[in-house]
Amino acid sequence: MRAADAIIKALEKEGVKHIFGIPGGAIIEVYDALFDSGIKHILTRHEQAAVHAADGYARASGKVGVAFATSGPGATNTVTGIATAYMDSSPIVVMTGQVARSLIGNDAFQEADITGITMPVTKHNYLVTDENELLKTIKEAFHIAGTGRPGPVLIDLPKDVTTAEVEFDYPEKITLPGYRPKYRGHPRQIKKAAELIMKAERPVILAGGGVILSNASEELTKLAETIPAYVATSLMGKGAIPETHPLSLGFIGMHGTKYANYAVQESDLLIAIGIRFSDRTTGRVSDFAPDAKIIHIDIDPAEIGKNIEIDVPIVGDAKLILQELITNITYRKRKEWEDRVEGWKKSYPLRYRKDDEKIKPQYVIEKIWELQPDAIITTEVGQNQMWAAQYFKVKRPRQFITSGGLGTMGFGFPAAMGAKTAFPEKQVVDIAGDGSFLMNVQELATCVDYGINVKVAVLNNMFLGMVRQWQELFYDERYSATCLRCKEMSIEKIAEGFGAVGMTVEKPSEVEDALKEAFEIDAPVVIDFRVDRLENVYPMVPAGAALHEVIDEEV
Ligand SMILES: Cc1ncc(C[n+]2csc(CCOP(=O)(O)OP(=O)(O)O)c2C)c(N)n1
Repeated sequence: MRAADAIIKALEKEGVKHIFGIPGGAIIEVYDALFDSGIKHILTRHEQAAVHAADGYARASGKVGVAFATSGPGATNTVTGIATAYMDSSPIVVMTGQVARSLIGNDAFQEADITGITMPVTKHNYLVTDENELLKTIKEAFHIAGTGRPGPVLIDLPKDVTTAEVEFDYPEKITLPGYRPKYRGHPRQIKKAAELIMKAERPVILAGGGVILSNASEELTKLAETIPAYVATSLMGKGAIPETHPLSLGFIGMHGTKYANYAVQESDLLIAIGIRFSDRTTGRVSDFAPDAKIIHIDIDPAEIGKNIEIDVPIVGDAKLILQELITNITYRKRKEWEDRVEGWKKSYPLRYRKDDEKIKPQYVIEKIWELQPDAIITTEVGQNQMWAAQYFKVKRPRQFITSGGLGTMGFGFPAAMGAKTAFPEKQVVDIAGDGSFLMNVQELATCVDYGINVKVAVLNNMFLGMVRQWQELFYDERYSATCLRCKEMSIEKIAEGFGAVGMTVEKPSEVEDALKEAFEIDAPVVIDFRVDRLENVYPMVPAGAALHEVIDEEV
């Protein structure tokens, strides 16, 4: 059969139900084959958005997301999406068209070396030069993307490979001698960890996105309750334990809660699970948790000892390791520590200055949480992201979807599209800044076309707010290139121009009703919340400071 048909059949075998993408000459054969298939293709308006949508789909569902693009500019447009997925360990397969084999290296029309370009930001990538390798390659790609530490895999398909004739014998199994993720933790290391836990007086669990990826949330909560230990998460770990749980401290780091940061700094044992100790999480590394012994559980051995010195490394799958660990420990109350942490929680709650005149962005998020606590939340990047992380108390894994590692503005809206495609019955809300929303605003057309009824809450401060905040605090209020000067821009009209519903909200008293109305409308809705322009995100650990060196605001 035609290789293009075999590709689509292989994707059906992998259980793919949705593909996001944009066609072009180099991948036209594959699109031709797609025409007759049961897989639903969603035609986005930008390839970057197609990849973010596949990524959002993967993060919400736990399945591998799939995106298609043509060669050259189509392929290069996917790079930001791929890098975003790579930094956050999200499983996606991206298929790109390539010029015919005989033209590769000739600067042919729409040629780009996409495997070369994406080498540093893919878990693995392939240029298929032999049609007989095609099906094996697809099988491998899905396997690599979805197992071990997940990540993006790219397959580049020369046009004459897609037109070649192949036999469809899709491999059931594959063997990859160089790729054998280790799932079971070493029993001796687990025992060592259990001993440290039993001895610790001030234990804290630090959970990252790896807990969510390994479906280990239940085990994590059980471990916390059994020790007992308070749980702080990274931004990516939000939802690993319900944030309403009495042992939850919320997230740590630059804009994390004060009590989470203090607890980590004063702990004598940190049980770090599925976390990579990024600089936004640790603050100044030399002063990170200075008195703590550190246990690090991670499926990727390359993460262990990369940023932080570790006392007990355990390589393997978080779920399996936690199951083992729990059986090796018993409950022991640590009253003094508990009183201390509870004291911090009381003294330093998240708070902001309330206002009757100006809309506070934090207030908008509190209202979204009150009205739709089960909604899937995606975020853009900047202040909006940090306020969403602070004020939306996430109840379950895969509920909070954000670009943690790369910090990609323009991610949230297409990611919301992907999440809503995976779960059409759920409310999906993108919490956005005005700057970020404009970076993929064209996807309103896709949402309208396919009835993907996401809601977008734009916290419109007419600034690139997070950068403005840094300029205010550290650069003498020299607002270089951060004022968006968009007073005349109507987000409401932009939404309407695309056929979606637009709203503008200027008073705090109107916030709740607008949200209620938006949640009832069966269409994509964008609400332009004209928020207090100069509001800042607090608490804040300045770049290069230690986690306890927090700037806060008098309220
Ligand atoms: C693609 C991209 N370009 C630039 C940045 C740098 N950056 C980080 S936050 C930010 C401002 C975001 O502004 P906006 O989306 O309006 O959100 P706000 O901070 O005002 O909530 C910028 C420019 C980025 N993260 N991503």
